[in-house]
Amino acid sequence: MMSLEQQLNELTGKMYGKTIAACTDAQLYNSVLQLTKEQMAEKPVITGKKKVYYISMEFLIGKLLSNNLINLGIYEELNQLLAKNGKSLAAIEEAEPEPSLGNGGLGRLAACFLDSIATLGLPGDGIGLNYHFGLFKQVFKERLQKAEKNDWIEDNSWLTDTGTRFEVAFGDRKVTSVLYDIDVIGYENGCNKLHLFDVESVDERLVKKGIDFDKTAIEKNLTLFLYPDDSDEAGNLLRIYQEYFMVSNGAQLIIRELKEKGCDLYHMDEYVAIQINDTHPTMVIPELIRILTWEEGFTIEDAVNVVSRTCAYTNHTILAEALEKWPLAYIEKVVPQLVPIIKELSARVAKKYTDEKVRIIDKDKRVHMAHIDIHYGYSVNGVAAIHTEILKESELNHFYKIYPEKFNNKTNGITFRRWLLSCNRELAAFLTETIGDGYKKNADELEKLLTKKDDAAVLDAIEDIKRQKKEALAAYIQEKEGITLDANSIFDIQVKRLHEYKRQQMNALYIIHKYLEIKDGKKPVRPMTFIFGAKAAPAYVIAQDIIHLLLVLSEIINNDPEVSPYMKLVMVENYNVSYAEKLIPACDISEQISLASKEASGTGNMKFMLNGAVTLGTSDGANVEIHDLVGDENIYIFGEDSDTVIEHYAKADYVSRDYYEKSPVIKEAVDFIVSKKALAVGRKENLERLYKELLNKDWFMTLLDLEDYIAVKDKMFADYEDRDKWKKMMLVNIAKAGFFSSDRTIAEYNRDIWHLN
Ligand code: 26Q
Repeated sequence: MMSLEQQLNELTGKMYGKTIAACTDAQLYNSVLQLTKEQMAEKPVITGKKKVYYISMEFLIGKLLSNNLINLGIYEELNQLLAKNGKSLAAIEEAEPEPSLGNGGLGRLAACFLDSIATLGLPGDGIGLNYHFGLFKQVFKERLQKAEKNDWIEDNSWLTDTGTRFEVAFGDRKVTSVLYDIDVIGYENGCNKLHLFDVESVDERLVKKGIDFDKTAIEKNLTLFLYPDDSDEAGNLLRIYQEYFMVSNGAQLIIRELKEKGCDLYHMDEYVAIQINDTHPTMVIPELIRILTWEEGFTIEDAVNVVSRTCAYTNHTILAEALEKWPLAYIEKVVPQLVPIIKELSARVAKKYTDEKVRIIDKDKRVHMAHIDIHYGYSVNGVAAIHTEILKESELNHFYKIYPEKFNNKTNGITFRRWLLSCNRELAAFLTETIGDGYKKNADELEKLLTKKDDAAVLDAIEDIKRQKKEALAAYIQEKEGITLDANSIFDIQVKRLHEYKRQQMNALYIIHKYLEIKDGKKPVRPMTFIFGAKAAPAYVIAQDIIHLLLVLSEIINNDPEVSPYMKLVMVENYNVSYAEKLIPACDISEQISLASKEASGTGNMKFMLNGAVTLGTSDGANVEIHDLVGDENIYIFGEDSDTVIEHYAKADYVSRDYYEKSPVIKEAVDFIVSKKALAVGRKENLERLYKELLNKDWFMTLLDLEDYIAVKDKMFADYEDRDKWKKMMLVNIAKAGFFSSDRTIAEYNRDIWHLN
């Protein structure tokens, strides 16, 4: 057997005619990539009678090198041999391009799930699309977000062309697909696959400037971008083309694999579970029914029955605007062959249930995708306890009454390989030293740390690691954003997609309030650092305005010599998975401040907790479960609860202007948005629009919770000075994070939904 070093030397010799030591970091990245792919190919494929297909429009996998090395168990060895040759693995990792095949939580969840499915040794593949440019790359110009393409596919990549080609027929054209696979290796386990479909005739040259392209040239643009601007009809149609392209390929692949295994399609549910990640892949249900009846000779009855026993649906949102309702005419245009099936499914529902709210095709001829999933799937799950309760009791109550047995909760989780072992090697090593390494396979063992709650050496070590990670982040931000941060200040971080319900604007109002206090002579005991990272959908106007406000505030604050010694504000450019891996370990205060009832779960909250940040949050999503686990003393909860919020909506009695007029503190902060100072730096149009939105609409009730938010956040900053108290809070949060391992989540999916052997 050749040593790892010999293998790598052979590869660098073959690829570049150089030794390891003589290679550039980029060359080494390519060689290590090759080495890792070869090692993964030698791992056994995970097999079993039944397999789950996790079908999703998004897999936000992030960079893969570090994780694959950890899961292969060769990270340390490689790290050392590279160091011996004068090279740094961390520097080599920087050369890896980051795929951006997802928007945020839902896509990242799919990636964590694939890691856990393989780690638990369960047979399970992902099915998705190979977007060439994925989600846009964010750049800031004149304090506004601009979108550019993220060109991530290089000659050498994790993708392997499988040679598989399928035909996909649309109403107006036929295309040929190309199947690329990415190996998914479990932690000290075998391999599954992520199947990413591409269209053979794709043409990257279609993209001229930014992310603009001809939306009608379907065979050329189908897999260029994730979620093109859906504000116009052509964008919506393209989205339906993408969805059908994915499910048609997925269905063909699943049926081919079933036939290869010699399975009886009438008993397909004994061999396959299909987990539908939000409504985006819903058309897999009518598509499978179409194939079984048209091509396999099934009666419609038999096809409907077996497909309904095979497909399960996960809901990720209660926001009405995010629930897909496509005009039947659009589906007719893109995939006319599905229309008779959808009509049949709809007719069966209409015959059985008089309640209009459970219709598939409504009176305006719109197809409610979630309704297809609920009627014709065998499981409906929410992603956190409170979210599932809201689905059962309000949003989907009409369905819950019909099918109580289908509803279940699966609280989200995160893979500890990426969100601890890889992104915080210092903390992982310290935990191993302190409580052994059993926690790596069994996350509940993190609780052993609780026995060290009064051990000063342990508490100091945790504080020390946090400090190191803050220094590392400060150095990175200095280089990337050109802003100098003080690692001695408190790092308060809010990173997530930009959305009004997540209320970045409320955090901004707090910052304005602090700024005004400092200007007024009220200086904080310790400097504060506020960090944001967020992309906004290009067509989401108010979200763009909030980004603008944050960039304006950072300009004003960071450049004011009276204020900047006490506070800094950074809006990082192009927040993505790699940036998250640097930000999360360095965080003191984790901002999880969505309007109660609106954040289905959140998963960033879990990542921060695991890395020793303390949560400042509302009673929403998984914050509720974090609160239950750590207790009142180790979390800061504020704001109205979900029942109160839901009641405000029902009664339509929230008037933001009342809060503005009642509270001088709120008034002063909101007025600052259109003050002379702000307008001197920012654009009138954006700032005025945001100001008016807050005063006249404020659909997500920012002002409702603002005073409580200010009070609780101030308390948190004060408590930070009680170092003993704070260090204990950090320890308890780490110790209690085990529940949020996606290994636990996946074990529950398997136990309750998939039943893989
Ligand atoms: C809908 C219609 C047309 C085009 C796009 C969409 C669309 C795209 C993406 C709708 C929703 C999404 C993404 C949703 C999402 O990321 N949801 C998050 O899922 C996480 C994982 O369950 C939760 O933790 C978050 O609370 C939830 O917001």
